[in-house]
Amino acid sequence: MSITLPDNSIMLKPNFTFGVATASFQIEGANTEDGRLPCIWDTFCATPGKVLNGDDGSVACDHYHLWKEDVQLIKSLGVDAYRLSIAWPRVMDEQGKPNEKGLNFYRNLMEELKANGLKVYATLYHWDLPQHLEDKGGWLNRETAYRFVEYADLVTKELGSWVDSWATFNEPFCAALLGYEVGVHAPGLAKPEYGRQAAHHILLAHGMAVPVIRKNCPNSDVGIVLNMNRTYAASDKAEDQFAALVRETLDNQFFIEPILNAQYPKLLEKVLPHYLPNVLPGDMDIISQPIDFMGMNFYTCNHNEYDEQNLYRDIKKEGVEYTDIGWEVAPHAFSELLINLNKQYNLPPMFITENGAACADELKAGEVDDDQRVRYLHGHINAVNDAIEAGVDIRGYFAWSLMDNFEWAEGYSKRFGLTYVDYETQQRTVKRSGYAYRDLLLSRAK
Ligand code: IFM
Repeated sequence: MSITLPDNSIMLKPNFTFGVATASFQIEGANTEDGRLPCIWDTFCATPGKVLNGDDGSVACDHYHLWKEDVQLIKSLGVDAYRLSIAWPRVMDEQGKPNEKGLNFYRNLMEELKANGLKVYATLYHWDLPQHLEDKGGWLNRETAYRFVEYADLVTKELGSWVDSWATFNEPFCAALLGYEVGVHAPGLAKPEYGRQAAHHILLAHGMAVPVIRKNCPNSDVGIVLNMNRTYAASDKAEDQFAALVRETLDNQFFIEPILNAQYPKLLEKVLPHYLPNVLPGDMDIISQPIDFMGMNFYTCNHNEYDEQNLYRDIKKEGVEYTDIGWEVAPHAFSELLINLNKQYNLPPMFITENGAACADELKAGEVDDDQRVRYLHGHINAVNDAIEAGVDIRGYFAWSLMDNFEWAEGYSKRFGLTYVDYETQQRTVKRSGYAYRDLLLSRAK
């Protein structure tokens, strides 16, 4: 099995960007080195029972030391671009002053990426909030949005000359909802009214940072990355159709609608008014700043039936394929979601900023034969192609992930990489999926 696209695919043309993605906390390690401050994920990992096997980010993939080799690894995959995130606690001290050592790590890394002909897609926030800000209320405190703008200002001034594209946030849904409402991610708070308020402050921080980034980096694109799911109704019954609508509204529309249309979804006013955050006058205009792109992270779909108490409930579908993390393989849902959103909104150019599969990979005789991931990538890359053919303006695709890494509450137990990481030796081994991805990219006309 290989990853192929139709010969005439726009994705094979020179302007379409292919890349691989990672995030700071998941790969860097060195979480006390060179003045790096503690972040909420250090605290969460140190709290018994929060992360599987008590795993933490102290070493991870040791990318903080192995970055030069890792740039060669990225290059060897034949990609055009690398998507990374900046660790806020590494580059700014408690007083808001730059940490030069931390900044130098990113300067060196980005210079090396550029020297190797790779475009740099940087995300400012992929969940590693400095702990001292969480101690003052974290994303529940509106002040954190102002601190984020100071951080964005500093980083985009210092690193802007290397960066082609800036994303303010990665997956506000996860940072806010999983972190403050459900409590399975850092900081581990769990109150129904917290999640959407934290989300509002994140969206506000995004909107306030956009003009600052534009001023500092007039030649870079600026946008935001959202995780999105397609939700299907468990049956044709009206109540199940309603449950699926509520679920998509809470997962997707709650984030897209303020950014593109300056409002939270109208449906919520009627059916879940307590899910609407406290909004101050002018907030929605700030949040809906024009953006150059929207990033979509897509992995799976949901099936929901009506539930008296919560309005929707997940059901597991029989006879479908799942990955090692229990997520259904559903490439049809990917193209459908993109096409639906394109009908519902005036979308900016879209980038698929993450897509990939967790598989129970094994290193045998120096090789990893991850057949399921190859099939997953083939199906999903072709789903992107289908959406483009149906008229969606999609400009790039990033596989998650360059290499196996710290999968949040699952610790190191779930492997998403195109490259296998032996956490004892830090040896990297490109998996069959990595070679298949490279072969697809090499097949492009020069
Ligand atoms: O590993 C995560 C990443 O940090 C954010 N998007 C989903 C990935 C897989 O769970």
